[in-house]
Amino acid sequence: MENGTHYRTCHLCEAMCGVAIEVKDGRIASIKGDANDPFSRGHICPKATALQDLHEDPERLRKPLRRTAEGWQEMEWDDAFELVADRLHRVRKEHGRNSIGVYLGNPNVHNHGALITTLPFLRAIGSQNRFSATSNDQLPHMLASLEMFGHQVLFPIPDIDHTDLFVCIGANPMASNGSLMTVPDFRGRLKALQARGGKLVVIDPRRTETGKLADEFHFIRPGSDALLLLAMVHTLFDEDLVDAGHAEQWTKDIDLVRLAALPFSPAAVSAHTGIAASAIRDLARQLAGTRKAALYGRMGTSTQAHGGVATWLIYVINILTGKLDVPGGMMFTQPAIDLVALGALSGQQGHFGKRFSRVRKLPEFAGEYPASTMADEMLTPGDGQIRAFVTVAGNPVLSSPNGGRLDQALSGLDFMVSVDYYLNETTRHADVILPPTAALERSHYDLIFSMFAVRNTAKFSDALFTPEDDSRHDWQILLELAHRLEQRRNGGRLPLRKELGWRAFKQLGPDPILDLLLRSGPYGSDVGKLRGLAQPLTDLVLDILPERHPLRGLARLSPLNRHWRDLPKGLSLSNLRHLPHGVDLGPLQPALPERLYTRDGMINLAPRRYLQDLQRLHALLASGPADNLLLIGRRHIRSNNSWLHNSRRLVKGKDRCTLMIHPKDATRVGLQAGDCAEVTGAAGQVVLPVEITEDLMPGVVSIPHGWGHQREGTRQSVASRHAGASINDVLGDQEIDPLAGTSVLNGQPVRVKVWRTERTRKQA
Ligand SMILES: Nc1nc2c(c(=O)[nH]1)N[C@H]1C(S)=C(S)[C@@H](COP(=O)(O)OP(=O)(O)OC[C@H]3O[C@@H](n4cnc5c(=O)[nH]c(N)nc54)[C@H](O)[C@@H]3O)O[C@H]1N2
Ligand SMILES: Nc1nc2c(c(=O)[nH]1)N[C@H]1C(S)=C(S)[C@@H](COP(=O)(O)OP(=O)(O)OC[C@H]3O[C@@H](n4cnc5c(=O)[nH]c(N)nc54)[C@H](O)[C@@H]3O)O[C@H]1N2
Ligand code: SF4
Ligand SMILES: [Mo]
Repeated sequence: MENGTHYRTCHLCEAMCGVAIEVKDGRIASIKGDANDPFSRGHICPKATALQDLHEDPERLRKPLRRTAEGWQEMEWDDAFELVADRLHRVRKEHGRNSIGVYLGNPNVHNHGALITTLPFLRAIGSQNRFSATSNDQLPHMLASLEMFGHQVLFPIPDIDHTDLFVCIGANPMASNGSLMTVPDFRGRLKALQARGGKLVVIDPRRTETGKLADEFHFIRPGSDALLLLAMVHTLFDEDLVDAGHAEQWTKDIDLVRLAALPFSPAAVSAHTGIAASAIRDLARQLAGTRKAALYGRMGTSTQAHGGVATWLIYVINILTGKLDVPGGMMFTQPAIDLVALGALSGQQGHFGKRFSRVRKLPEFAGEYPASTMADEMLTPGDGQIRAFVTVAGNPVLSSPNGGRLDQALSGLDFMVSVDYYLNETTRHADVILPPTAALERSHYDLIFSMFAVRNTAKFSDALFTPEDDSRHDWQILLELAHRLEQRRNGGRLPLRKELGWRAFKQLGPDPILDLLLRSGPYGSDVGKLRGLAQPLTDLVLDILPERHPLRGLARLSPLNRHWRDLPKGLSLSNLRHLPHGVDLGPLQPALPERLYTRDGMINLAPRRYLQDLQRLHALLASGPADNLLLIGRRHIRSNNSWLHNSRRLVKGKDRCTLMIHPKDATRVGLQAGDCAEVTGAAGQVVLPVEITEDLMPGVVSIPHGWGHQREGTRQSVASRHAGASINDVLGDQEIDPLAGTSVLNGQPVRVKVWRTERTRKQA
C-alpha cells in the first residue's frame, strides 16, 4: 500500500482489537490501537507488534517446500499442487477415503477465506478422519449449546458492560483477552464494572492476573469444578433461590436438575474442591441475589476430566438464577453474518455421536473425532488406518496431549502435506509445505468472533499489502487442492458445469460471498416501503406455518424476520469499506425464544447424557480427595499458543516457560529457587526451571503450553533459542473426558523432583 495509516482488526486472539498500522516507504512504521474503533476504543496488547514481526519474519515461508534426500527444496506452485493431489489421490485409491486424516488448527477460525473454503476442501478429501483444535478447547461449550439450545455455536455471552457481578471460573481474561467472550480491553471494562459498584469473583487453582484484580478469590482443586457447581445448584434449591425469571417459560426439566444435585451438598464437596461449604453457599446466594450477574467459565472448566458436566452446569446456574437472555447476564449475540441462523437453515445445527472412531470408539462431534486419538488412528494397523495427513494452520505436536507420540506417528506416514507458513514441530514431518500469504496480505472479516462479541459489531478490512508475486492465499490453496482432487476422483476431468463452478469459485474468492451474506443478513438490505407492506402479510402467513417449515427458515434469514425489524439496515461489503474503523451495531438484546433451535422450542435443562455422566462424580465423591500433585496450564499476554515465539520482541526477558509450584510443595520435593524440575506425567517427562510462588494453590503445579521448540529440523531460530518444554510431552492422550472425548489439559497427576545432571549430582 501507499504510505499512510491502514485500519484493521488484529487477528491474533479472540479480542478483535482495532489496530492502526502506519506505513512508510512500503514498510510498517508503527502499530497502535485504533482509538476510533467503536468496539476496542484504542485498546491493544503487546502481541499487536507481532503483526509486524510475523510479516517481516525472514523465516516465514514464502514458496512451497518439498522434502528431498538433500533437504528442503523450493518448488513451483503448480508442481506442488500436482504432487499433493496425486499423492493424496493415490493413498485414497489404495487404502480408502478414511486413510487420509485432516487436522485444522486454531488460526483457521481467524481467517474468513479459509473458513469459507474449508467445506469444499473437506468434501474433496472425503474422509471421516477429521480432527481439529476444538477437542483441546471449546468442545464442551459446543456440546452444551447443542444439547440445551439446539445449536452447536449458539453461545450465551457475558454482557460484561452491564453486569454487576462477574463470576469467572477457569478463565484468565487478563492474559487471554477473553474466549467465547470477545472483549477487547477486558481490564477497562472490569474497571468500569467495579466503578459502578460491581464485583469480580474469580475461582481458579492459581491466583492469576485476573484473580489479582478480583474482589473475591477462591482457590479450587483442579478438576473439581463440577462438584462445586453441583453444590451451588443444590444450594439454590435448598434455600429456595431458584428463579429462572424471563427464561423460565421456555425451560424444561428444572426439577430433574434439583434431583440430580441433591447428593452434592456444599458440605459433601468441600474437601474435594478445597472451598469451604459456607463460601459455596455464599456464591450461590450472590448469584441469585444480584439481578445483573453472569457466571462465566472457559479453558479451566472445559478441558478437564469433568469439563462436559462443568460447562453444562455453568449454563444451568445462569438459567436457574434468571441470568439468561437478560441485560447484564448471559446473552445471545446478533451478528451481521448470522452463522447460527444460516447453519440452522441448512439443517446444520450440529451433531454428536453419529459415528465412532475406529480404534478407541470415541464419538464424533460436528464430524470430528477427538484430537487425543489422532496418533492411535495413525499407529494402529488395519482397515481405515490413517496413512496420509493434512494439517491446515495447526501445530498438534505441541498443542495436543502426548505430542511426543504424535510426533512419532507423523514420522511414519506415507505422505503428509501442511498448509502453514512455518517449518515447525509439526510441519517438519510434511513431504510438502504450502505456505499461504501473510495475514496483512489478505482481507479480514471476523466471521466467528463477531458471533461471540460482548457488543454486536462488524468490520471489514482490505489487505494492507499487495501479496508478493506468485503467492497464494489460504483459500486459494484449499480450493486449488479441492479442485484437483475432485478432478482426479472423476477420472481426471469434471463435467463442464462442475468445472465452470470451480473456476468461478476460484475467480471470485470469499469476499463476494461475505458481501452476499452481509446484504441478506439481519442488518442487510433495507427493503424499505416494500417491507412495510409485506411484513404484516408475511407475519400472518408465517404464523400459520409449522415451526420447521422451510418458508419460516427462509423468512428467519431475510430482512422479513420480524425480530430483526428494528435493527439498523444497509450493511454490505462496500459500505463497510467506507467504515474502516468498524461499525457498532448496539448492545446485546434479549433474543428468546426466537434464538432457540431445539425441536420443541424449549431449553433442555437436563439432557440425559449429562445426568448419566454424574455417576462419575458420585464415584469421585465416594473416593475421597486424592493428594497427588495436579498439573494445570497457563497463558501469558505475550504469547499465543505455539506460534508467536519467533518474534524476538515477544520472547525477550526472563524465561516464561517455568514450572510454577507453591513453596510448601517445593520444600516437600526438595526444590529451591534456581533449580530445574523434572516433571513426569502419563506421557513422559520434561525438565524446566522452577518458579516458586504462593500464587499457586498447594498441591497444584503449572506449565504454560505452546513451548518445546528444541525439536530438530525446524526453521524458527528465535523460537529454538527460547525453546522451553512442552506440557503436552507430559500430559497423556488416553486421559479424556469420556462424555465427548475432550482432552484433559488441566488436572492430570504428575510427579515432580529435582533435576540434576551427572555433573551436579557428583558435586552434590
Ligand atoms: N496443554 C495444553 N494444550 C493446549 C491448550 C492448553 O491450554 N493447554 N490450548 C489448546 C487450545 S485452546 C488451542 S486453540 C490449541 C491450538 O492448537 P493448534 O491450532 O494446533 O496450534 P497453534 O499453536 O495455534 O498453531 C497454529 C499453526 O498455524 C500456523 N498459522 C498461523 N497463521 C496461519 C495462517 O494464517 N494460515 C495458515 N495456513 N497457517 C497459519 C502457525 O504457523 C502454526 O503452525 O492448542 C490447545 N492445546
Ligand atoms: N496471550 C494469549 N492469549 C490467548 C491465547 C494464548 O495462547 N495467549 N490463546 C487463545 C485461545 S486459543 C484460547 S482458547 C483462549 C483461552 O482463554 P482462557 O480460558 O481465558 O485462558 P487460560 O489462560 O487457559 O485460562 C484457564 C484458566 O483456568 C485455570 N484452571 C486450570 N485448571 C482449572 C480447574 O480445574 N478449575 C478451574 N476453575 N480453573 C482451572 C487456569 O489456572 C487458568 O487461569 O485464549 C486465547 N487468548
Ligand atoms: S488482545 Fe492483543 S492479540 Fe488479541 S486482538 Fe487485541 S491486540 Fe491482538
Ligand atoms: Mo483455543
